[in-house]
Amino acid sequence: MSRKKLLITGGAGFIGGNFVQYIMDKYSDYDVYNLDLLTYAGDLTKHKEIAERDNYRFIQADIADRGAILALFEQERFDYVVHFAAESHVDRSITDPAVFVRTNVMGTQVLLDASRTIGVTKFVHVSTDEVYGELDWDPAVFFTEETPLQPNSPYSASKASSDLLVRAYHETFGLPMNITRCSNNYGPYHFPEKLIPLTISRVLNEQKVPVYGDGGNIRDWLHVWDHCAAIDLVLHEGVNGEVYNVGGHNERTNLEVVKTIIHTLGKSEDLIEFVTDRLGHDKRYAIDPTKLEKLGWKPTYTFETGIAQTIKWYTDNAEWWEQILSGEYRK
Ligand code: NAD
Ligand code: TDX
Repeated sequence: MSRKKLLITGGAGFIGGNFVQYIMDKYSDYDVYNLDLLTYAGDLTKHKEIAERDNYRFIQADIADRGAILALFEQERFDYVVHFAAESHVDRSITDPAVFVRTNVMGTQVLLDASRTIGVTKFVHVSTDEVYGELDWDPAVFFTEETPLQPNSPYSASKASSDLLVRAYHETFGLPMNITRCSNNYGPYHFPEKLIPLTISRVLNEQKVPVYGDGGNIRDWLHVWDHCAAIDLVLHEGVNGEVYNVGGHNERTNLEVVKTIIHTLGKSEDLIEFVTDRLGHDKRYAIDPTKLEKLGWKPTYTFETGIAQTIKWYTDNAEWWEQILSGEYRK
């Protein structure tokens, strides 16, 4: 089989970084290009070993830089694009929405233009269940691929906008694509601003853990390696033009998540501090993954096995998140 060129955007981030590792470990016939701007969320220390391999190249670039991106695509003529690069943190989108529109909407549009110009074989757009808005508490109701898009935060609105652009480029220009919408990820190399890594690092440091509101909001947790396997499957087997939801039926309240981490680490619940709620805080997310399961995907982690693995990873790899918290990684 001839070698293929795979562009991964946002590969210095949490999920993209795990996906770069996953793909490079699984396939030897891909030349992998990791394109990332290295914002505050980007960190290359996780790829020290990969960086030495002949079939890996890192490119520091802004996906919204039209000239640079079009020139790169013309030069390299990628076969596949898997698009993770984004501003990803809901709280930051509430304090500074503009960069979310620039990167998530305009940046995606630049990548779509570049992809259709050279005629890529497949563009996989990694999106989020947050584009569907929020669910009520009824445990029998889930997000399906047919749920209307009703984003509530500037972050999810920017992701929904990018989803619609991907759809439109498929309908108008025939761009081969898939959109994946997954639930909350967790696992190794998760930036410690997000609930799970923030809680683990704070509990290990015996610091207070801020729980928004009453901690009753529900998220549906997915281990990042199960997410990587899902994207791999969609990239290779996904039906052109289709959307796939990704989730493993692991709904927990935020308070349950925080207490599980505290108990596993043998610390006191006194570390919990209830703080002012997030503006527009979505109540509940829960995914129906039937369509992806029919394609052949099955998660390997339950929340119990996944959170145990993740707590152990953060305990064993404290130097990784300590360099993030200290700012050392920016050097
Ligand atoms: P992350 O914030 O950890 O990483 C994002 C990466 O994108 C960083 O390396 C950053 O440097 C890079 N980036 C940001 N702006 C850029 C730009 N203009 N040009 C090039 N690179 C840029 O995010 P993540 O949690 O790994 O999420 C990856 C994708 O998955 C995002 O599209 C996000 O919306 C989606 N998603 C994440 C979750 C989750 O739970 N983390 C759930 C569903 C969907
Ligand atoms: O300190 C905190 N305290 C707290 O109670 C933080 C950071 C969060 N929370 C709550 C808010 C949410 O209900 O925990 C829940 C999870 O929060 P985040 O980790 O910020 O994730 P969320 O807002 O659900 O969004 C995540 O999942 C969907 C990712 O950041 C998005 O990129 C993805 O699309």
